[in-house]
Amino acid sequence: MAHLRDAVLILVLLLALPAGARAAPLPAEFAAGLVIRFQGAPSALSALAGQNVDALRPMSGGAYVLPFDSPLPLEEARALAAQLQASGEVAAVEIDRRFTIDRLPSDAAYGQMWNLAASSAVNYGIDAPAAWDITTGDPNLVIAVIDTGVLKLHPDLAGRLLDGYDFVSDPFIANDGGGRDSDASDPGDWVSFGDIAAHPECGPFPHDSSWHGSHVSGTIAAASDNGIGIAGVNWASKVLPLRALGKCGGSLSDVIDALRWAAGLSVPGVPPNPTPARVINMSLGAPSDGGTCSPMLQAAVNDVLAAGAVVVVSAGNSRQDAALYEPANCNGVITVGASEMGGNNASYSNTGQTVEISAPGGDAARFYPGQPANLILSTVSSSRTAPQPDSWTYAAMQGTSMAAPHVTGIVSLMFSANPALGGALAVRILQDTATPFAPTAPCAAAGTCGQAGIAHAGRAVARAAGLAALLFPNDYAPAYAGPPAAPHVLTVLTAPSGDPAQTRVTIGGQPAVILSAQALPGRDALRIQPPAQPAAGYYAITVTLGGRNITFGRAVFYGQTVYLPGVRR
Ligand SMILES: [Ca+2]
Ligand SMILES: [Ca+2]
Repeated sequence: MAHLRDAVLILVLLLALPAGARAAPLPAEFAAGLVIRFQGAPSALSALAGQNVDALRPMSGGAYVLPFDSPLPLEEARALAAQLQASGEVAAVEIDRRFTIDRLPSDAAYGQMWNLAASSAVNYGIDAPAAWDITTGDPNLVIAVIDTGVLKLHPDLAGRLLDGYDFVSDPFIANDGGGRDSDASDPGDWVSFGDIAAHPECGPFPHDSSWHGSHVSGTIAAASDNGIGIAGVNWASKVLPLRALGKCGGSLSDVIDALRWAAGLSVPGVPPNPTPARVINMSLGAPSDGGTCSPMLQAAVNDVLAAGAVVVVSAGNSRQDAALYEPANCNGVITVGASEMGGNNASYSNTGQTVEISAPGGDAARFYPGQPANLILSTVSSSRTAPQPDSWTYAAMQGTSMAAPHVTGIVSLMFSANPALGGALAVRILQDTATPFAPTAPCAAAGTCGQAGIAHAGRAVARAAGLAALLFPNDYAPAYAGPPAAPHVLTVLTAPSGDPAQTRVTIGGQPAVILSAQALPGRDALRIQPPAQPAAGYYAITVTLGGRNITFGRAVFYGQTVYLPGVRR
């Protein structure tokens, strides 16, 4: 019976939480409550709990709804249901599941977008629709794309772009008649035989314009649910297009300036960025001198991270260890490898332990009968050189350049769902919720898939959205700390921190001693010794996670009288 009493005590605690605690949409990984059918009268639970079953709401079929006033992680709700079932008092108990509209966009080519579809054994997509049921993006959030610029007149990018800036210093690379300027439009990056003759570094082969920045931007944030073309991962946040690449690539210095400016940091000679980005995509790379990230580039990454932005980069397409390429090997960035429809890593993708996560990049070398092309469809121009009116179209491409923007889009949705989420937590959530590579994936056998599997938008956004519900104690259920001069040890559940040892806790402005920290699925559990306080009463608790402070007022009660947090009065 001890287990059952524990279960009932948890129920009593939850019942005390006010309805305001569940204002946010409930992600699929959390349970809103239980549906119970009792063996006899529902008072059986009342007798066991001693109180509070008036919150049971009768429903059809002779069952009762027991709502949690704060969403409970699904596994905890399941455990609770199992304990109630084992009590013999209930005939049946189930999770009160959340049903949602199955939101799919109307975009004409959406059916070809296996990369955004739900993950299955034959289609390792990111399941964007599950994320869209929670959020389609915060309109005030900004995503920077450091690339070749963008086709500002493409109808499927209409309304999705901020002005941005052109950071390309070299007029030849810029191909727009000058160096840096405020026009981030992509004038084309085609290379002719004449270009190669004058610039041997551009050789050996001429090629048409890539429209690379537009393709990347479309994956992140194409105009969605508008009846034409493709859907983006994020439907509402804005893309800040920053040109750092052009004919024959771009320079480290321009990339570094664009990176700092993206996050709102100053660059000499360039006006301040009025709309700093929270997420920055860099689908670009170069072999590293000496196999380590350039110190200058690393310094810029560090500055940008300190400014609160997240940097997502492509792993590279050289079938090598991504640790040999930058910015893939820089510390603190999210390095994205490319996966393909069948759940393998793409044959061209760089791999290895510096790859934090993988995402669909396609693989033309692998064809699946009856399935869409194993490529990523996005926004481009049909022009081979400079953009022309009415040249707007879509093209299927492959590459880690196509994989990174999927992760950028997912992270932007995670921040949209939970603005307080820090970058380190976002990475851990991405990894914890990833879809494992297919069991037959060569990288699984070789151990080269990277640190985690294939990003799953639905699970990652749900986990991000639910973080606030994991924080305990909170404003609604104060923890009892005991006498002010000699408080008891408390357990504090927090959002996952990436490294619980880096978490800090203060109560009433005084540091608590963290006696132990344990990383659990979806949260960290900290055993803390609360500081002594000058007087009985309520004190605020502040948890510092990933460099961000989360404070709950009136969260810890000190006093001589035992406080029963769960009793509804
Ligand atoms: Ca220019
Ligand atoms: Ca569209």
